[in-house]
Order: sequence, then C-alpha cells, then structure tokens
Amino acid sequence: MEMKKFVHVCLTPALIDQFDVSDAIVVVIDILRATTSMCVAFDHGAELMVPVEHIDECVTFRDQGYLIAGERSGEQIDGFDFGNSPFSFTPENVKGKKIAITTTNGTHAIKAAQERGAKEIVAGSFCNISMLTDYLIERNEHVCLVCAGWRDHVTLEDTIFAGAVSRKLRHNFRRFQDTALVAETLFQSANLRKRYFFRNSSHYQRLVHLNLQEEVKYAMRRDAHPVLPIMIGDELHDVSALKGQALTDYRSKVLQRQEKKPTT
Ligand code: 3SL
Repeated sequence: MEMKKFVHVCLTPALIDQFDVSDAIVVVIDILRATTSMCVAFDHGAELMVPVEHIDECVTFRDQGYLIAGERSGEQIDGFDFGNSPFSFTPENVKGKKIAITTTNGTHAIKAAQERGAKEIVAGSFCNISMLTDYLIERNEHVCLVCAGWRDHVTLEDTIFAGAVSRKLRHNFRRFQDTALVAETLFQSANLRKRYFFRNSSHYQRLVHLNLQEEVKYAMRRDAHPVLPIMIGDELHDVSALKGQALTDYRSKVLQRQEKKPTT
C-alpha cells in the first residue's frame, strides 16, 4: 500500500529551512491580507500577478504596463495604484490587468519558498479553501503550509488557517510534526469564534488602528473567491479552470513567454 504524503506546517518563513520543500507543494498563507487580496484580484479577472519583495523592483513593472500594488506596515505605498486591500481589487480596477505586488510578509513568504526551491507554490486563504484543499488532495504530493506571519513572528490568523487546511487534509495526508496538531487544535478552538480570536491578534490591532476592521471580516469568508493562484515561473496565475494536460500546456506556454522576455 502506498504511504500517505506528509502535511507540514511551517509557522513562519524564518523556519522554512527546516523543511525540504523541493518535493512539496508550498501553500503560502497570509490571511491578513496578502493571499486574501490575491484571491479577490484573480476572482475579479486579474490576468496575472508578480509578487516581488522590494519596493524599487515593484516600481520597475509600471513601465512594462503593470499596475503596482503594495503596502508597508499596512499602509499603501506612496505613488502605487493600490495598497493591499481586498476592497480595492474590484473588477473595474483589475479585469484583464497585470499587477506587480509587494507586501511586508506575504510576498516575502512566496520569495522564501521560491528560493528554497519549492516544487510548486500556491496562495491560500479562507476565500479559496475548498478549491485549494481539493487541489492538494487530487495532486497527492507532500504539502508544506507556510504561514507568512509578521516579520518572521508567528501570527494567530495564519496559524488558524493552516489548522483549517491540515484538518481538511487529515484523511488523505500524514501530519509531519506536532506543529500541524498545534495549528489544528488552535483552529478547532477558534473555528466558531474566529472573529473573537482574531480580535485579540496583533495584526487585527494594527489594522483596527488603520480603521480596516471590515477587511478582517472579509478575510474570513469561506470560499467567497474560488480561485487557485499558483506560481508559474515568476508569476501567479489562476489555474482553477485548468486540469491535467490543459494545465501542463498552459504552464509551458507561460514559461516559454517568460524565457523570451527581455531582462530589465
Ligand atoms: O504583510 C503582508 O503581506 C500584508 O498582508 C500585511 S497588511 O495586512 O497589508 O498590513
């Protein structure tokens, strides 16, 4: 009988070196707000998103016709088209657009997973949880749930979401270490009272300070945006409508185009 694959939980990007992600699908989790906002942007028709770590690099995409999005400490970066609010990625603003995005922790976590040679990287949030877990079950590869946290510290909301995913995968995967159990236990205590739990979290407090509490409510809406943003080369694409050979062909086409792209 074939052994079940592992599900690991990495509580912050600072711990990613402890995991061999070269044979795992990494799910990057930044519930407040980066991966939630990415799901909203794709569901509203964004063509692709390029996650970048630094502000200067993000700005260079403007000359290539991209919209640029970014926040630092929760606030929109001066001169950018968007901050990191799910409410700004409306269909009117993003349909058919390419967006380069830099955030404090979410894009950093994506880059950390890329640098570690992750086999594949997917963005996860409550907004796409069922699409995500169905995909992971179907793929049947090892999974590493990487919480973006806050400046390499553990955060409540990302850990709760990792617990929700780990719980949904429990019949199909083996838990790798106690961290998956820690996350699941936290999720089970929080599940019906997520808002109460989130309210005590440090990032909720930061967002309240910026008058952004509605965004926290928004981020908890399960399956509101059933998309599947995966990294293909340097870009995130929603591949929720593609399966099997169609997905393989799409991936090769995107990679071929990226190879031809002149370097800036
Ligand atoms: O750190 C991030 O990636 C952001 O999601 C943080 S914030 O919610 O925009 O402040």
